[in-house]
Amino acid sequence: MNLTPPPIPDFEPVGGLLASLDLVRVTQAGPVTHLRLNRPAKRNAINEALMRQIHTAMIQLPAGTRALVISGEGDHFCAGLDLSDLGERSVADGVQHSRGWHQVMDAIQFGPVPVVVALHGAVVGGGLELAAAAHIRVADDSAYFALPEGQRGIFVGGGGSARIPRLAGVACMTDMMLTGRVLDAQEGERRGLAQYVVAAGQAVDKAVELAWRIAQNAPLSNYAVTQALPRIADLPQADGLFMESLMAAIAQGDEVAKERLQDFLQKRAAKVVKP
Ligand code: 1HE
Repeated sequence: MNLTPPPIPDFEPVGGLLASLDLVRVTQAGPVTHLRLNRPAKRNAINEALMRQIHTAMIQLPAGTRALVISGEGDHFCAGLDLSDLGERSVADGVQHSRGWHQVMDAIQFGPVPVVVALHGAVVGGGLELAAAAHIRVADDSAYFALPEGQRGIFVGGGGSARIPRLAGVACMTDMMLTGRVLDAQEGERRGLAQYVVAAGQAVDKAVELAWRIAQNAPLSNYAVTQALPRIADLPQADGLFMESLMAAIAQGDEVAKERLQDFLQKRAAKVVKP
C-alpha cells in the first residue's frame, strides 16, 4: 500500500478580487495558498494600503485553502510599520490605527486555516508582530529579529506585546525593546521566535512543505490546534481542562476522525516514524 502523501502541485495565480491586489501576490497549489508581501522597494514596510490588502486576502482566502504560507518579496521579510505613515496622527487616531493592525493580525491568528510564515532578512517591528500572529515560523539563515520601536520613540501596536512574550517571554521582549538587541536566526529559534531554521533561500520551500503536510490533516483537528489550544493555554487549568474535553469530543465526533481512526486500525494509515 502506498502511504506517501501526494506530490505538491505547482502554484498558480488566483483569480477574482485577489488577482487585482498589487501589494500582495496570492497563488494557490491545491489546498495550500501562498501570500507574498509585495513591496520590496520599501522592504515590505506595512502602510495602510498593504495592511488593507493583507486583510482582504485573509478574509477572502481562495476556496479550498487548508493552509496558508506568508512570505515577503525581495531581501527582507518585512521592515515593520511604514514610518512615513505615522505623520501627525492624534492620540485617538493612534488608538484606531493600532486597532486596525489588531484586526488584521487577528484575521491571521484566528482565521480558518493554519498559517506558516517564511522569514528571511529583516523581521522587525510590525514584521515580527505579523510573524508572531502566524501559527508556525520558519526562518532562513539570513533572518534577524528586532523591535526598534524603542529607538523610534514609539511602542508596539500590532499585537506584539500580547503575542511575542507568549513566544519568547517578557524578559526577551523587554531586552529587545530597551536595548535594541537584534537576534539572528539561531538565537531567534532558541528563544521561540522561530520553530525551524533552514539554509538561506530555503524558508519558502520549507514553509510550503509544512503547509502541505498540515493540509493533509483533518480540518477540524487543525482548527482545534490553532483556535482551542492557545485559548486553553490562557485559561486557568480547571477551565482549560473542561474546554479540552469539549473540543476533544467535538473533534472525535467528526466523520473525518472516524474514517481516519478506521484507516489506522485497518493498517491503511502511516505509522509514526522515528526521525
Ligand atoms: C522604510 C521602512 C519603514 C525601509 N518605513 N520606509 N521599522 C524600522 O524601524 C525598520 C526600518 N528599516 C530598516 O532598518 C532598514 O530599512 C532595513 C534593515 C529593514 C533594510 O535595510 P536596507 O539597507 O535593505 O534598505 P533601506 O535602504 O534602509 O530601505 C529601502 C527603502 O525602504 C528606503 O526608502 P527609499 O525611498 O530611500 O528607497 C527606506 O526609507 C524604506 N524603508 N523600512 C518606511 N519601516 C503597528 S506598530 C509597529 C511599529 C514598528 O514597526 S516600528 C519599526 C519600524
